[in-house]
Parts: sequence; C-alpha cells; structure tokens
Amino acid sequence: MNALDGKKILDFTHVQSGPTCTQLLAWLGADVIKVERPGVGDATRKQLVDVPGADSLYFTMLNHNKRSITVNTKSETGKEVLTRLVEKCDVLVENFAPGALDRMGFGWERIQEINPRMVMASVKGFGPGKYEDCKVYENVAQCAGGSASTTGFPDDVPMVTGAQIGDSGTGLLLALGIVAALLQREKTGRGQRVLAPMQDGVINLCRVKLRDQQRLAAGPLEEYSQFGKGIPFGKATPRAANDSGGGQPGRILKCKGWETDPDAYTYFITQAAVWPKICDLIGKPEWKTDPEYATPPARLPRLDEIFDEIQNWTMTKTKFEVMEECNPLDIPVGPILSMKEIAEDRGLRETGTIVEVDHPERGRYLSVGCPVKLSDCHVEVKRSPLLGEHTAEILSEFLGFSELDLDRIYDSGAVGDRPARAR
Ligand code: CAO
Repeated sequence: MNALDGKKILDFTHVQSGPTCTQLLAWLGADVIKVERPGVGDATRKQLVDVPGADSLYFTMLNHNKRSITVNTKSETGKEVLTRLVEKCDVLVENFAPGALDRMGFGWERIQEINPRMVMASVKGFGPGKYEDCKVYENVAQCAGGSASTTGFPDDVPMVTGAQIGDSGTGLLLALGIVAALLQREKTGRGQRVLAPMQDGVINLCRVKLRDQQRLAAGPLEEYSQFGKGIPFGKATPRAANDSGGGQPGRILKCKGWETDPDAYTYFITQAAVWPKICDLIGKPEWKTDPEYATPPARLPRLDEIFDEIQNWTMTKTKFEVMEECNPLDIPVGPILSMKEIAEDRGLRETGTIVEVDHPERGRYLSVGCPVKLSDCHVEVKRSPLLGEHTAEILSEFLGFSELDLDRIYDSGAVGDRPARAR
C-alpha cells in the first residue's frame, strides 16, 4: 500500500514542470494517466534524442510510473473520451499555455460541471496580472523570479542556474498543492483549483535575496565578499558569486588537482561554532585569540584573506580528503560533485536517489528517483510508457467503453490506431 493508492490523476502535462509533479504523484502510488496527442505525444519524446527511434532521456526521466493514452481532445469523439476521464479521475493536472484548456472546451467551469470533486491543478509562467498570458520556459522563470539577477559574479552578466528551479521546482510545489486539496476535499466534498506560477515558485526559493534587498537599507551587506573588497553596493541585491546565502560565510575553494579537473573544488563554511577547529586545521592557531580574527564581526572585512589561507590548506587535499578531515570536526564542507561522480555514486544508488531503469526501446539508463523518502510508502521506479501504450486498456477497463463504443471511437481516429491485440 502506498500513500496515494487509489487516487487517479488525469495527466495533461508536457515538457518538464507538469510532468515532474505527476511523476512524483505516481511514485507515491497514484494511477497517473498521461493524455497525449495521437502520433505526436509530449514534445520531449523527440527532443535531444540520443538513441535514434527511442523516446529521449528528457521524456523517459520525467514520466516514470505513468500510463499513456492518446486522444485528440479537439475532436468530438476525443472530447467524449476526455469527459469520461474527467468523470473518473480525482485530479486534472495541466501546464498548457494560458487559455489552451478553455479553447479545448475544458475550462474550470466545465470541469466542475462534469465532476465537482475534481481538483484542477495548473502550472503557468505567471500568476494573475500583466504577464498572465505569456508562455514561459525554465530560464524565463529564473529571470523573472529574481534568481538570475542574484546569481553569478558581481562584475559579470546575470546567470541562470543548472538546477531547474522554475520547472521541476514549481512541479514539486504543485504536487504539494494537489495533496493539500485532496485532503481538504475529504472534509468539503469539493474539488478546487490549484495554481503554481513558475515566477512565484522561483521567488519562493529566492527568499533570502529579498531579505538582503531590505537589509541594504540598513547599510552594506557585510557578509558579501564585495564588502571585504571595498566595492560599493548598488540599489538592489547584487550577485553574490559563491558566497553563502546565510550568516555563516562560505566559499568554493580549490582542492588538489584543480589545475586539470574542473570539479576539484570544495565548499567550505567558516561556521562560527567551529572557528577554533578551523584555525588549528589550517595551521593558524593564533587566529583563535587574535581580536582581528576571533569573532565573526571581526572576520567579515578579512574574508578574502581568511579564505585564501584556508584554500592553501584545501589545495593540499582532494575534495574527498577535505570532507574526511572536516566531518569529524563538524566543519561543514561539501565536495563539488560532477554529474559523472553522482552517476557512479554507490550510496545514491542504494537509497534509490539514482536508479537504473530498463526500457524496451533504449535499454538501460539512469534516472533520478523519488527525492522524498517515506518509511511506509515503497517507491518502485518503473519505466515511462510508450506513446499510447495503454490506450486500449484505459478505454475498456478504466473507462468501461463497450465493444461497440470502442469500434466507433477507433474508427473516428480520435485515439490513434487500434492496436492489433485490441481488435
Ligand atoms: N489533443 C489535441 N490538442 C492538444 C492535445 C491533445 N491531446 N494536447 C495539447 N493540445 C494542444 C493544446 O490544446 C494547444 O492548442 P491551442 O494552442 O490551439 O490552444 C496546443 O496543443 C499547444 O499547447 P501549448 O501552447 O501549451 O504548447 P507549446 O508547445 O506551444 O508551448 C509551453 C509550450 C511550455 C511554452 C506552454 O505550454 C506554457 O507556457 N506552459 C505553461 C508554463 C510551463 O509549464 N512552462 C514550463 C514548461 S517546462 O519547460
């Protein structure tokens, strides 16, 4: 038994943000039925293809544990099938461009008419307001959500991050909204609309930068490296390079091998509580008592010098040796792991965070497993569905269409070709 067993999700999502949400719901036990256009499917199936003819990794890594039905929801028969799906499911999740569902004839009013218990959940680029009609992709959200203006080096252009905080980040938030709406439905009997705008999702993750924006009014941000360098602050929260976002100063420092290995670095945090241990470790015991270095406020204008000295020590160690020496001393450090190292990490395989999955078209590949672990809900990562793989079983078993209906539905062309075994 899994947490969301019995919950039926009508998955109208595509690309990354929506599929992240429904994949998580599927991992937690929901029956997720992905509706795709016949012969076309989610655009990502054929994007960034590495194995000719097979679904791409982009698609397979975002659509685990789902079933796929192909329906042209703009045709009359397709609308009939979609209506039946809305009747039978608990949640409709979508991340179409604004207005697409209304144009299809399945706006919120209509959904409520068909199934008042349905939760209708959407990812959009922006919430209500002047940008609500815009199409949005990941990097647009990172820029509009304050991430890009605060990421990168102060004397360089704004930067987007590798973590897909706009797409996958917002998808995770949508899943939370859906589960909350389902819990509320238990008391009210009613569904509701759930909206997760990507801009809001990114702003939520950039909270500390809005904190710093307001602190600027009280003077320079002393924990930023730029303070120690004497560079004046402007009107807005600046890009902070690799400075830590909290009250404990941290930097990325070179480790042994950095000259040839682009990832031979460690993150090093000079947490106040372990300052004496750091001083001993790097061979500067006098800094423990020297008033110029002994307290956090005294250190703030000297962070460049302090981190240079720590780096002289880290450069004599590999990033893993730094970890091994610092961990027993409770000094917070973290190796800069490459994707290759993450892919090969035995521990991550054992926890199911990185999983190996078999696929009939592409063979074995790695995927990212469920990021939350529940002690009483066992997640088994299953391969993504082929396009329309479950059309026949969903039409007959899940929706209960009769043989006569099935002949009519297939003949209309609304659900793609009839598979041989379903004839
Ligand atoms: N049968 C018939 N038509 C279908 C269908 C089906 N099964 N599934 C989708 N369609 C139609 C839609 O109804 C829509 O038609 P209209 O334009 O006539 O209304 C059309 O396919 C395309 O949908 P779209 O506009 O959402 O797709 P797009 O590729 O042009 O835009 C994206 C993609 C992501 C920019 C847009 O969907 C969007 O802004 N989504 C919201 C924000 C979001 O989630 N962005 C992140 C995506 S992950 O990077």
